Amino acid sequence: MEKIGFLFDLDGVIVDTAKYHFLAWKDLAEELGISFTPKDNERLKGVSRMASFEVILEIGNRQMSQEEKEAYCTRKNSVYLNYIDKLRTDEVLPGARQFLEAAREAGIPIALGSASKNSRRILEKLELTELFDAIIDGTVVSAAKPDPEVFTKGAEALGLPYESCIVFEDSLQGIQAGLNAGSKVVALTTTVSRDKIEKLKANKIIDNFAGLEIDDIIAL
Ligand code: B16
Ligand code: MG
Repeated sequence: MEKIGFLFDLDGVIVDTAKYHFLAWKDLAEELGISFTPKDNERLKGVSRMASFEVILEIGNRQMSQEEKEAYCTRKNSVYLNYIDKLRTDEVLPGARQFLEAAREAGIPIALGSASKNSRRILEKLELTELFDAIIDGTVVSAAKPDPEVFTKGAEALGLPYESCIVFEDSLQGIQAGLNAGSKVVALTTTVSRDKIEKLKANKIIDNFAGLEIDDIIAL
């Protein structure tokens, strides 16, 4: 059998960190007198920290220097990390830990492909680090999804051709990034509605990992 690898997004696939990003951004937005709603937060999923802040500034019709933006992003991150440091292992999304463990047992190499610069800290808190052979995150990737960089780098780290990898993603940009890499994509409906996901060409759509068998995925 041809060797395959798995490439996992983090937020919305393994854990819901979006709610903590929201709380931290909301704090900052309030301080700046900008109204920031849960609906606005949807625009930040899968988007880098700086690009997220630029969306918030656009909502508030505000401009500031690069230096000021960086200072605000640093402050937002320290508020966000207070939440991350309280993450519990039972916050792993349904079935994800079991699916990762089953993949490991089946000898399938696994890489993370996330925009977050805090990925390693989050995996540590969730006690999942040992299940990953490679971590490709916001500290090593420069192009934002839907650019395929995060997943092509993941496949390269696993020593596999892009088309031999299967990407697990929840955001529309992330699903498109996986397809742009030439990989197969399993889309999760955790954060975006099924009808929007169906407009893309994902190979499989699932609600979560509960009950998902490795063989269902190998067969793709
Ligand atoms: P950080 P993913 C993304 O994670 C989040 O979806 C996005 O909302 C966040 O802005 C981004 O990580 C950067 O996060 O501030 O921790 O570097 O979906 O790519 O795993
Ligand atoms: Mg995501």
